[in-house]
Parts: sequence; C-alpha cells; structure tokens
Amino acid sequence: MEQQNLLDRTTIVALSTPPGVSAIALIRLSGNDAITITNKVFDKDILNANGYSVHYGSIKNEENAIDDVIVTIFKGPKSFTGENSVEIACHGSTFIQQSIIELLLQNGATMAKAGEFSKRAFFNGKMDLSQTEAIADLIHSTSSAAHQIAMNQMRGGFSNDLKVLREKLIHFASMIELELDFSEEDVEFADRTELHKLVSEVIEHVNKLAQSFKLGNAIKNGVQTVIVGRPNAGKSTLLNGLLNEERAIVSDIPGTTRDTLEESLTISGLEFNLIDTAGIREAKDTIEKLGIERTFEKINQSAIVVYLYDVNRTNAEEVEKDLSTLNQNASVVVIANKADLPKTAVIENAILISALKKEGIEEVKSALYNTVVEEGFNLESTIVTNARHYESLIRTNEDLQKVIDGIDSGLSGDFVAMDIRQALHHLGTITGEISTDELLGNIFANFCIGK
Ligand SMILES: Nc1nc2c(ncn2[C@@H]2O[C@H](COP(=O)(O)OP(=O)(O)O)[C@@H](O)[C@H]2O)c(=O)[nH]1
Ligand SMILES: [Mg+2]
Repeated sequence: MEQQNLLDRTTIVALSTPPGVSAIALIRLSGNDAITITNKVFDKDILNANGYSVHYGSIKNEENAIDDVIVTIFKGPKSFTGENSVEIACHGSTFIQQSIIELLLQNGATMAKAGEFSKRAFFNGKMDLSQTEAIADLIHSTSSAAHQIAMNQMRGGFSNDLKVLREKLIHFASMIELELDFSEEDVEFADRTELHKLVSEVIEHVNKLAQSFKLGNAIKNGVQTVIVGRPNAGKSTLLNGLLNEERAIVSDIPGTTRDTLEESLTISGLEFNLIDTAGIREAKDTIEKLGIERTFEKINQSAIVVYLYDVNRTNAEEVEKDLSTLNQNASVVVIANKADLPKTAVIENAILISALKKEGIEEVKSALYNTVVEEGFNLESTIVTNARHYESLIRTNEDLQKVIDGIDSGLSGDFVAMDIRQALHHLGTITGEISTDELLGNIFANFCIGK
C-alpha cells in the first residue's frame, strides 16, 4: 500500500466546485510539484512561500492573463492529502476554469480521478477509510441528523471505538501466540476465563454498533413511511397536515387517491419519505385495484407503516383485521382519526387525532421519530450508516463467536488465535488497516472528481 503511494509522484489537478458557472470556482492541485507547477503560470513568486499563505495575482499563459485569482499554499504534510497542495480560487466562468486547468496540465499536472485527493489522504495516513467515507456522506447529507453522524465519523469517533476493540483483541491474540512458543511447558499466559469475558464484551459492543445500522441507514437514506387505511379514513388529510400544505387531494368520495404519492418530511433532523396510498379495501375497478396493489408493494418496502382508521366508522374488529394484513417486519403506528366525531371504536395504544382540525399532528410526529430513534441510541452515540461497515461488523462477530465456542470446547491455542486474527481482519477492513485494491477502487470511484 505504502509502496504504491511512494511510486505515485504525479501532481493531480481538478475542479473542486461543481461544474458550471458560479461566482467563484476552486481548482485544487496536490502532489510534490503542486507549488512549482503553479509558480510557472502565476505572476507572483510562490516557490518559497509558507504553508497556509494566501497570494493575490494573475494566472497567465504565454500571450495573456487568464484571470486574477487567489492562491492558497499548503505544504505537506500539513494539508488535506498530506502532500504539497495549492488551491486556486478563480472567477467561475467555465472558460476560465477550463483554461486554467488546461494550462496546469500543460505545465506538468495530471487530471485527478474520482476521489483521488481523498485516496491520497488515506494513503498518507491523514485519515482512515471510514473517515474518508464520512466525507462523502458529509457532502451528501441533507438533514441535521445525517450531518451530525457524518461529522462524528469524519472526526474519528467510529474509528476510535474500533481502535479500542482492536487493541483488546490484539493483546489477547499475542498472549495466546506466545503460549505456542512455550508449548512444551504447558503454560497459559492468556487466562481463558478472562479471554471469554473479554470476547463476550467485544461481541456485545460490536453487536450494538451493528444494531445502530438500522437507525443509521434510516438517517442516511430517509425512513420509508407508508400511510395506509381504508378509503376515507383521512390518510391524505393526515399527509397534508404533516407537511403543513395541501399536497394530496382530499375528498369524501372513497378511492380518490388512486396512485401513491411521495413527499419528504423532516422531524427533528430526521428525514422521512412519506407515502400516501390508495388504501386497503376490495377494489371497485381496475385502476383502483392497481392502486391497492401498489399500496401493498409500498407496505412491504417500508420501515414504518402508519395505519389510520376512522373512529366514527370503523369498529375494533375491522381494525384488528386490517392490522393482521400488514407487513410483519415494519413498525406499525396506529392512529385513530376523526376524534372530532362520535367514536365507535377506540383501540388501545392508538394515537387519537383529528387530521381535519389538525389536532394530534405533533403526537404523530413524535411517534414517528421515536419509532426510529429507539432507546439506547441517540445521535451522539456512534451510529453505523454504511452497509460495508455493517457487513464487516457482522463478519467480525461470527469470528468472535467461533472464539467463544473454541474456548468453551477447550480448543487448542493456535486455533483460538486464528479465529481472533480473523475477527481482527474483518474489523480492520472498516478502517482500512486491511484493504484490497478492489475494495479501495470501489470506494473511491463513488467519490466526485475533485474530492
Ligand atoms: N370530521 C373529520 N373529517 C375528516 C377528518 N380527516 C379527514 N376527514 C374527511 O374525510 C374525508 C376523506 O379524507 P381523505 O383524507 O381524502 O381520506 P383518504 O381516502 O384516507 O385519503 C374528507 O372529506 C375529509 O375532509 C377528521 O379528522 N375529522
Ligand atoms: Mg387519499
């Protein structure tokens, strides 16, 4: 890994702001020659400039000045990539952007590939893999919860958790391996009872991290939430109430909503993808039948099912019947609507609201939020948002379970040590202590060019 980087002496360049016209654009260079290359096209001498210094001047080709710019110098290792770096802030015309990049290429720079700046930061030990992945998450975060988790991960919160776990396991693996050197003497450096206890603790910790993925994934991608119930229960009215706008058509003609309608709603920094549906009942015509089929499709894809019924019209038995048809894997929030009318059925645990009068909407919001942010988790704790990390955590625990089984059955030290090493391997793929070219290629290819 290090080898590959040492050979890579190129200086890369890319536009780091979005392509297109803007007030200001930022062009970034990184590599040994970043400063010397820039110096060749800049009218100020920056060869001996200090790191973190800023210079105003113009970029020129052989004939004329292209633009007046601000150049910021970063000297390796005190830069994002760990290499010498230069940031050129120019006016955001696409012509200027391209002319400057072309000029830099002519003077020895190479066009950066997707994620190459981050890749260099990783190879130069500026951050580990999970931290570089957090940068991608940070860039794409659209809610305060997603932002907070990405920030925590980028700053190394998750990495530190893993480091502690790794160190504990490494310690025990080496104790056991030491025993192997003294195998004639039949000694035990690693107390098996203590090892058992330690591995159980690590399993518990890894489990908690793995469990947080449900929340993390929801935070990153939005929580798929479907609103279902019989026609006229008030689903569309509730959707409008939650969004605080007249988004869906409300009508007293049953079966008005025929297709599904999706809208995004943020509750305390958490994003929900709300889906209003045709509802569940025996269809009266083909179009409605399609709508109802779509409803069940959406129910099966959702993390939360909001089941709404009309307290004035629906009896407890009917509610029970409806509930039994719903997705068993989703969390179901039961809402009794039309509280302003006389009630025929009030189900225990149902949230009583009047969608029409906008009463109880806040209760519905907190119920949705609490369904996702379960007890034991909060946004300050480490939350796994990345499917790759989740997979690795699961693998780690499978190996650790083998360690436990091995100890329980009095397996010899070398086998136990092998299982610990295997667990360490899987744990190490998260932060990148263990990595393959293929893995790295996949990760960085998903970054933007210029990042
Ligand atoms: N009295 C009363 N009527 C409601 C309430 N919520 C919805 N409605 C009415 O019930 C009818 C059906 O509402 P709609 O939202 O279209 O139901 P959907 O078919 O489940 O989407 C409309 O006439 C609404 O105005 C409520 O809380 N109280
Ligand atoms: Mg409707």
